[in-house]
Amino acid sequence: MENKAYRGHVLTLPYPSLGHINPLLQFSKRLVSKGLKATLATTLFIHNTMQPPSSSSLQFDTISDGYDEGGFAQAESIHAYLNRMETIGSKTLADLIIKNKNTANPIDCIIYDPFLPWALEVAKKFGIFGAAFFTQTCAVNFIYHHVHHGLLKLPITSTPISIPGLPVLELEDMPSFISVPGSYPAYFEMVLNQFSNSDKADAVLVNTFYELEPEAVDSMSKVCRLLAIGPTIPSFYLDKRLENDNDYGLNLFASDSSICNNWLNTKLEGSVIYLSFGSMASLSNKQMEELAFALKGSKFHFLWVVKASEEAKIPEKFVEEAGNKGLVVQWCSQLEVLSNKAIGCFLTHCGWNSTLEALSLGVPMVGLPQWTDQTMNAKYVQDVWKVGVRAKVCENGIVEREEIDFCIKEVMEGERRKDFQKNAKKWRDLAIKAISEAGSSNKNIDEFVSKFINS
Ligand code: UDP
Ligand code: 7WV
Repeated sequence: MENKAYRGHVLTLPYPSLGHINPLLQFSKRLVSKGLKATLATTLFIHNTMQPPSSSSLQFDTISDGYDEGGFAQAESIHAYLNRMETIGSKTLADLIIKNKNTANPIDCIIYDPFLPWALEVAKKFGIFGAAFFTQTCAVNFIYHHVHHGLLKLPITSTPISIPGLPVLELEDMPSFISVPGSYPAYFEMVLNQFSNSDKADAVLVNTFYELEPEAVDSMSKVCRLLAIGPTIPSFYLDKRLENDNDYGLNLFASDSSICNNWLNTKLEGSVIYLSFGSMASLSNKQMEELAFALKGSKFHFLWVVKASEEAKIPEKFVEEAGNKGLVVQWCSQLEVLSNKAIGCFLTHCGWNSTLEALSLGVPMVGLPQWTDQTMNAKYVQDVWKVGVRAKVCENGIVEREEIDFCIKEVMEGERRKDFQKNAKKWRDLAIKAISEAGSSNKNIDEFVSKFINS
C-alpha cells in the first residue's frame, strides 16, 4: 500500500546522459531525506541498459525519447534526436503525470534538466510547480544566458572577454561551442535554449556552491530565482549524515570496485595518478598514444579508466609492459577512487561532475578539456580555484607527451604541489560546509522544499 505520509511527490527528469542523470539522482535522494517521495524518470533505453543502484530510497519510472531500442546512438543526427525527444518526451511525460494523478501521491513538482525546456511547458499545462536543475557551473550558464539574450555577440572578434562576475577570459577558456564556431550547432542551440523559458520556472537550482563562484552566482541570481544546491555528492563522502548514502547511482558499466581498491591499497599515499575522461569523450588515437607514452615514461603509478569503446586505441603491449606500475580498467567507482589516499592527482577531462567530485574530495587536478563546458572548468581549476594546471594544446589539437609529463610533475611533486593540496583541502572543507550547514543539509535545499510545498 502507498505511504500517504509524504510531504509531496517530486518527479525528476534528467537529460539522458550519465553526467546529467547522476547529479539529479543524488539530489533526489536528498529530497527523500526531507520526507518527500521522489521518482526519477529516465528514458526507457537508459532504464533498460544502465546498471541501477543496488538499493535505493527512490522510485524509478520511464519516459520515451522515441529511441527505445538504441537510444542516442540510434538517432540519425543530434538534431533529430533532440527533436524527437521533445515530441515523444512531452507526450510520455504527460502520460506519467496522468498515471500518478489518481494515486495517493500525485506529482506536485517537476525538476527538469533545462536541456529539456519543454518539460516546463508540460508541468505548466498540468499546473505543477516546475524547477530547472542546471548541471553546469553558474559561470558557464551565465555565458549562455548572455549569448541567448544577445548581450554577447558571436563570433567573438575581440579578446579578452569581460562578462560581469566572471574572470577575464581568453577564447580558449570559453565553452567550445563558442570558441569553435559552428561546432555541434544542435547542442549549441540546446545549451542556449536553457534560457528560452527559464524566467517562467518556479525555481532554478544549480549544482554548484556559493564559495566556488560567488560573483557568478550573484550575477546569475540577478536574472533568475537561483538556489545553489551542490555539491550533489553522496553524503558518505562529505557530511556522512544520510545513512548508507554511498552509492553513486547509475553506472555505465558494472565495475568491481575491489579490483581498484585492492590495487590502490598497496600504493603509498599520494603516489598514483588517476586518469578518466568521463562517459562521453572519445579521444583520437594520437592523443591516447601521447597519454600512454607519458605514463610509460613517468615514475608515478597510474590508474587509467579506458572505456571499452576506447580500448583499441591503447598502444600494443602497453598494459603488459606497465606491469604493477599501472592499472587500466573499463570503469570504476570514481568517488571511491578519489577518496583513496593513494591518489596524488586526477588527470581529468574536467566534466563538471568530475571536477566537482575532485574539489569535494580535495584532489588536485591536471585538466585536459575536450569540449562543451570542460574548457571553462579547466580555466577555473588553474586560475580561480588554483588546484592544478591545465595542459597546453598544440596547433594540431593534441596535448603532447612532454606537456603531459610536465603537468603531472607540476601537480605530483613540483614546488606548487603544497599550494594545490592546501587549496584542494580548503575546497573540500567548503564543500562539506555547503552541504551540511543548517542541520541536516544545505539551507537552499530546505528553502526549495518549502517553496514548492507551500505553492
Ligand atoms: N565516473 C565513474 N566511473 C568512471 C568514470 C566516471 O563513476 O570510471 C562518473 C564520475 O564520477 C562522474 C561521471 O561519471 O560523476 C562523469 O560525469 P562528468 O560530468 O565528469 O563527465 P561526462 O561523462 O558528462 O563527460
Ligand atoms: C550531453 C550531451 C550534450 C552536451 C552535454 C551532455 C554537456 O555538455 O553536458 Br552539450
